[in-house]
Amino acid sequence: MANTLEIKEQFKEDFKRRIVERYGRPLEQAHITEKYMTLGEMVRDYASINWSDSKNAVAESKSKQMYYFSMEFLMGRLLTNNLMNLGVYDVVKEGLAELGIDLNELEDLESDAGLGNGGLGRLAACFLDSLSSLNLPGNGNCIRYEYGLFKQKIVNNEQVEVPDQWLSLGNVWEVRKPKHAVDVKFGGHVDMWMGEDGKAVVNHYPSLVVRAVPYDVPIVGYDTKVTNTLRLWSAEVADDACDAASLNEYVNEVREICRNVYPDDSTEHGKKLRLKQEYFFVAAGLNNIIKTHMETYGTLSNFAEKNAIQLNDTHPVLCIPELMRILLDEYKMEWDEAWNITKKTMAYTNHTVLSEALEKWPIQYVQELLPRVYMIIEEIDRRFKYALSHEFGRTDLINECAILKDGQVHMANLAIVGSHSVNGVAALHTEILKNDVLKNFYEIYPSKFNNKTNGITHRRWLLYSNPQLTKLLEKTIDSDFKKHPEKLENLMKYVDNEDLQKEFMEVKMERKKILAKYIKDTLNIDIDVNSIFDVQAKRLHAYKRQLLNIMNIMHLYFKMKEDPSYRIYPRTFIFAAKAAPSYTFAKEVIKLIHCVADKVNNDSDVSPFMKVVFIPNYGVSIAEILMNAADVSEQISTAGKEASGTGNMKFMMNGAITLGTMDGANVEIVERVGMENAEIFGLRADDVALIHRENSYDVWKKYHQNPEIKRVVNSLIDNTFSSDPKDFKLIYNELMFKNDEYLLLADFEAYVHAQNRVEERYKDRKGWARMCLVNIAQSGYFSSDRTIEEYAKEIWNIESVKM
Ligand code: B1H
Repeated sequence: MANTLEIKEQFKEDFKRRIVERYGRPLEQAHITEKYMTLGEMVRDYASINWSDSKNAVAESKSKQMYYFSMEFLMGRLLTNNLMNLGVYDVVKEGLAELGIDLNELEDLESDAGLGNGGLGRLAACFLDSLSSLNLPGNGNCIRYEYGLFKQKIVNNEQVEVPDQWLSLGNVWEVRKPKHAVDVKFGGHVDMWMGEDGKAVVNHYPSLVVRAVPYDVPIVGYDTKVTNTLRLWSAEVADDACDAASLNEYVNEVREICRNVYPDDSTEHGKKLRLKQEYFFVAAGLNNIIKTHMETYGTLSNFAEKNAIQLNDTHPVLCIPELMRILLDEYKMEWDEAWNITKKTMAYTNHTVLSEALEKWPIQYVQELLPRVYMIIEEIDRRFKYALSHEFGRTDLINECAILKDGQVHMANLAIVGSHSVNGVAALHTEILKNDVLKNFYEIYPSKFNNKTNGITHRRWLLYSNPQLTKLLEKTIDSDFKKHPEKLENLMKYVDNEDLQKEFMEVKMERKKILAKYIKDTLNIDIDVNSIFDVQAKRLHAYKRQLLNIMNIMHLYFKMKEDPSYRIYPRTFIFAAKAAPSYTFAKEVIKLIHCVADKVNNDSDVSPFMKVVFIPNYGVSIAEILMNAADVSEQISTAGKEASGTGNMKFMMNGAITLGTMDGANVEIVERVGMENAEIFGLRADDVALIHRENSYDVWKKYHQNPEIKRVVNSLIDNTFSSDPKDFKLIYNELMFKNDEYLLLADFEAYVHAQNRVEERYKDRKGWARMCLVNIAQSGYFSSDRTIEEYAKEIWNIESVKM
């Protein structure tokens, strides 16, 4: 093994040589983007040796593999992550420095791979990191979107969406694999007849054929050689797929499939496009897996013993009928055998109980776009209904549980029927699935249901994004926790140590200064680093209740204006959130936050005590500087609505206190740290359910009972925060004329009270630091390594790769 110095010298030589070879000029004349690309390519090539060895090791040992099918992978940037996981970060940083290059500047050039919306996509990315780091054979399957989730700009206090051209510099991490390309067929019609062997012969005459070309991204594990693959499918023109006259139209139709994350589904065209995307990456991914399997084993009868497929929500659920189609039509398998293999292979994760997010497709769309797949769904539905009455004796459930009803394909129902495992993403969420949302299915298939509480990779979210805290932890409890995050619990022994408490607060201060500088540089707002940093960062949605947060801020503003002797402990309220482009209510809340910020920040009476900051374009890279600078983590969803949350875990791991409701994984956070080390308020999930069941809530009663609530609500429409009378009327109407669906006013007093307690507790600096340390110590459970170990053992039945 060469020593570090030799490695460094070697690296410097290679780097200089590569620049000349690739760009035809010496390092001194190279552009910074060329330096970035060169470094990226070197890292990728270095990882490629392990990558190839990993593929060989898996092939030779014939071990079972898992494929995570997800429409979203929010990977963020990979340079730092890969350098760190490979254990060469320091050597490369020094080497570059000696060449006069600042590694941080190169790191900042990388675009986030923003192939997703929010938590669900980031979870998929964390899972890939954990799979490789735990030496498990698990790969991702997704779409290579030409544009990531839109970039958010704020113009005149409103969200404006700008295309995210993440591929404009090229993507150093991907490797195009044209030899694994697959043709995917859409539309047209199907002919079926009985062949001589008595088996059906199926011919599909498609109206559209698209070539799916994979781009592979290596997933580098931490301190291991195991390197898995994220396969991203790109849509291209297939050979002889159209005549010259319709070429333009055809090319457009093809390119559109991979253009955007979650194309606007407010139009019929948008909806059909989304369905096309779903089938596109499912069909391509499955085809590849089957081909590899056949090359190795020459039979599909052992398919389920060698392959596990995890369906990340219902978006990839067409996997179920598509695998059936391949087994039946292409490999002439009998229905029952094919069905057993399919069920044993597939497992489904549910991520939401919100009915509007449970996918349903008009039967007509599916029939037109996927005629053969639709026939198979019909047969699955027919047999399922038969089983309900004949096997389960539950004719009463036929209508409730049908896959096909009201002219629609109910994707969650298809997912449950066609897989062997159904899991929720936090304990409370799984209970709600079992006892409420999916109660009927739980009665017929109790053993399919299980819980897998989400996690986050502690490597990205602690070790790499918070080196200051990592250093302090290493000094205090040794570095075992880096490989075994549950060892963070060793910190419990030291939480009363006053020196440690002080050092922790210094680390927090450093992180707060880094964030404050970012805010100053990008928004030109000065914030007080001695104030409490109170952060709510997540997608904007009514149930997440950013509105409740800003209403408390409005309330505090009024109170301080009215009573000069009332002053709060200085606080910086920080928001970061993207709203779906067609979600007008959410966009209006963003505008309200900005208008309140304008008023508060420019009022010299109150601004020394409070500032409101909205950080635009929230994504993985911003989260990396935002989460670890927070003192308070706002997790205030209406209880029962947030399936898990994962931001809550990132804040906790970096020593912030959860100010939250008993919802999602908050419940498990509190279970670990104790009520006294969090600030919990508001209605519980069963209170909320009861209120809805008994229809016992009256928003106007709340409004009239409490003058402070009244004042805040009135200010939405009396031009206090905007001179345009149209502004915030929508918010007012949603709140007051839809009986406050998410129970903001029902929780308002409790929230205000909880905010007061936070302030009181923050004044006791030692007590506060102790609380933060307890949170860090208890956060190991929320490493996605623990989650992935559970999936591997209890659902996938996969074992680590020996290399
Ligand atoms: C979550 C989604 C989601 N749940 C539909 N559901 C989408 C639904 O593009 N679509 O159509 C996209 C995403 N995302 C989130 O998953 C939950 O709200 C969080 O509570 C949870 O932590 C996260 C990961 O499990």
